[in-house]
Amino acid sequence: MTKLQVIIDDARLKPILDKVNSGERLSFDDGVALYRTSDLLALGYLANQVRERLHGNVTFFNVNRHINPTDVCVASCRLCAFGKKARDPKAYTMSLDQVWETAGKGWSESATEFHIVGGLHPELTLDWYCEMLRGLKQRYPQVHLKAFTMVEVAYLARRTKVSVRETLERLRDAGMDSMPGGGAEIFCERVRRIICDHKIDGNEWIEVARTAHQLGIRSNCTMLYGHIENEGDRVDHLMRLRALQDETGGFVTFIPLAFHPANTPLEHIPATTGFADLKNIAVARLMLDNIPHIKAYWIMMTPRIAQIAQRFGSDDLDGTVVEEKIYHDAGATTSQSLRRSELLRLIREAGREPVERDTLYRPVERNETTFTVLV
Ligand code: V47
Repeated sequence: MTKLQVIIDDARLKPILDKVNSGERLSFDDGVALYRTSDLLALGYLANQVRERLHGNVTFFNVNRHINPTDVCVASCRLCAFGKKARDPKAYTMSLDQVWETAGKGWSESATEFHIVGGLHPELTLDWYCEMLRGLKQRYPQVHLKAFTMVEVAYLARRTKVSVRETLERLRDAGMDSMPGGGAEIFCERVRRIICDHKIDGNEWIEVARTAHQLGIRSNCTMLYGHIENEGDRVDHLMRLRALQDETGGFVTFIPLAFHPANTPLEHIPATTGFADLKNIAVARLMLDNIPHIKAYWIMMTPRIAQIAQRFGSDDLDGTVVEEKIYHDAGATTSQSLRRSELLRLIREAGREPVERDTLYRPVERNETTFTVLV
């Protein structure tokens, strides 16, 4: 077979091309050089090489429902438009019955996953959350419960006056199957102090993830970009995730999250561009050589960019996502859900083969009324 020659305009990428071809791990300086290049096509080519080595022509997607039991939050993070104070007349907290009923709307569409996150509520107890999980499992036994960020778990542990390990064990025993990747933001303390100074710090986020993985609870991980961080902060964040993954192997997928400034105290910051969104997907694929999947979250980056991302390092389009709130409160103009058929068209038009997956990337087979996870 003839090998096509790659045209690389930015000469600084040549040594990185050699490393990618030989499977050598990229350094901090390589990561910064990747972020600084404007040669997006060369960057995309490199990331696509790695993506196809890992996943061939497949693009994964899933059918899930987001459930946000409350938007009441004791923290006042400047990055967030979702959290509200308990006294705010617009704040809401669902009863257990409302959570179970909301979930049912997704189940009727055969969701394989409930993605459950919420604010740091000052009164909801660990027992309340455990009952919520048990009630969901009882009603929807086939549905995977991907619930609670590292930040929520750390807060619940502190309020309950028990260790993070015990909190995780109790949530796991009540039905929590895995954890989403939110709340990581950017680990750099200088930036964290400005955008989310009420949250646990980066080391604590890593420590909760480490404990979860040690208990056999898999999780995702994220990075929030496009606010006041610089290239070095982003590479540092990716390398800290990579180091934990070397140790535990517990991360399933990485999701770069573009900052949406609308309705936040950081509203003066311009929204990210398509160029930046694709670059973050590609750099993540190249730096995170030990995390199997890179998700292009279409809610955040629009279906158009998420589709193109399938040729820039991503192998996942996330899901049909019924009823997203966090990004829509922050001004996202994307739809709140995509039909299965629309996702399939996006994937096929990108020349990829769609595979429906469960949360842990096992293929799912469907008929008219139900689904089976193939193990
Ligand atoms: O933790 C909050 C971020 C996260 C804003 O694990 C904001 O499968 C941008 O973590 N602009 C929630 N971002 C979303 C999240 C997620 C999404 C999809 C899949 C998975 C997964 C996880 O969104 C928060 C925070 O990092 N966020 N406010 C904002 N204004």
